[in-house]
Amino acid sequence: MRAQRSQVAIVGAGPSGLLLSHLLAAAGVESVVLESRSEEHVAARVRAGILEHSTVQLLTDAGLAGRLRAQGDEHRGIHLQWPHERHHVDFVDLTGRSVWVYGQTEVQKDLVDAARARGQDVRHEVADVALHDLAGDHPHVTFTDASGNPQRLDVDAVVGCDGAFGPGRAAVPEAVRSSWSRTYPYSWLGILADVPPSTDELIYAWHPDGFAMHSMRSATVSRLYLQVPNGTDVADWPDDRVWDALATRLGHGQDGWELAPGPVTGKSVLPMRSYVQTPMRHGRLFLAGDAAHTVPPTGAKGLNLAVADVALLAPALAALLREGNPALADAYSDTALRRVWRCTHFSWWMTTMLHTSGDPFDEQLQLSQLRWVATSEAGAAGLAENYAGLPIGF
Ligand code: RFL
Ligand code: PHB
Repeated sequence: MRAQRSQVAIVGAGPSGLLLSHLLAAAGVESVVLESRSEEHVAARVRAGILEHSTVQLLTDAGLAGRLRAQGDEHRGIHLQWPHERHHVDFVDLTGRSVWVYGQTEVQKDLVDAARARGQDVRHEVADVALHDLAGDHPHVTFTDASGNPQRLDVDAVVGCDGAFGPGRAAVPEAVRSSWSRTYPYSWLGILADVPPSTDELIYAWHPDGFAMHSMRSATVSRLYLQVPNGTDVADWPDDRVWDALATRLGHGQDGWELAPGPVTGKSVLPMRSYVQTPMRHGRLFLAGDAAHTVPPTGAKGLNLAVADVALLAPALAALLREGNPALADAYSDTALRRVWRCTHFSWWMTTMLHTSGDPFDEQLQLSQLRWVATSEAGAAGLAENYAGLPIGF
């Protein structure tokens, strides 16, 4: 087995792992990133689409926002809708903050380019990643490299940026960890379509048939979602059925608004879950992003929360490893969890306000809540503050 050394082992080359390696490098801390999938696979995953204000700020400060600012689309707010009514919630008027439409695939590309430019050590297609001696000051990671050779990496800290199914979460001993979760009785069917968006800003629509959303990736690519029952098979949703359901739920024909259909280039079903595991630090193991928490996508928080975690973690690791100062590392879990729970609540609230459950009492409460949020400045400001994002370190 070949043994190597670095200061930090980062498991996972998704947005949280690559951004952390970037911020650590800028702070003078060396890291190796270990990723089980190929670079092409990670780059092609279509996921989040909205960057909140503090995410854009952080990427700008890190020198990573050149393409984002040139090609992304800044939005003032969202449209909230239910049958016969559509209201614009203007985040800029309400909070002074905007959001940006810029796909996670693009963020990932920018992070890969930056990693390549600085010569970052990223190992793809590794297997059998196992974390050892996390309780002491000298942890190590073992893995099998892409050529099938066993490897050992000795480090000062290990960070699990390995999503909901990686080894990071499970490496916190059972006796120490707690978790909270909520599954929802519905999923999203998402499509990507080569058609200009039929809306200037995102539409979140409540409808008796179920939630629908109109999002976008660019001036020529639309991203749309439909609430569907859990266990839905995409084969039961040919393109015409998807567009018909979207037209009904998004209000095609209402006040002259029209939904333009187009060629569908991707279609998938996403289950929805809320999950939080604590603590986010155990000894020399730190968890960031989806490794510690999952939110349903309705609040557009998953990627933003991952960015907020690493924005806290990078200076904490730099202080610990460069100056021997443990204060920020000791505070990391509690500090990060304040934002995690805020976003967990907001994502749950958006989800349960907008998805139909089949219960007529729930339906009336949802419509009442939507009316209040859309028409009261206090109601709208609460949504805007959470959606456009709280400051890093909240
Ligand atoms: P990621 O992006 O899941 O990256 C984790 C990386 O770790 C790798 N990995 C391992 N590497 C080595 N060894 C192992 N044993 C490993 N096990 C896993 C994985 O291959 C992967 O590359 O987590 P990260 O970096 O924390 O980023 C979080 C975001 O990706 C996530 O919060 C969002 O994408 C969530 N999410 C969405 N968020 C939104 O705000 N809007 C959306 O529309 C939206 N759609 C989605 C989503 C997440 C999805 N997933 C995770 C199923 C759609 C999907 C399908
Ligand atoms: C997306 O564009 O994929 C998207 C946007 C907002 C959400 C969820 C997904 O709340």
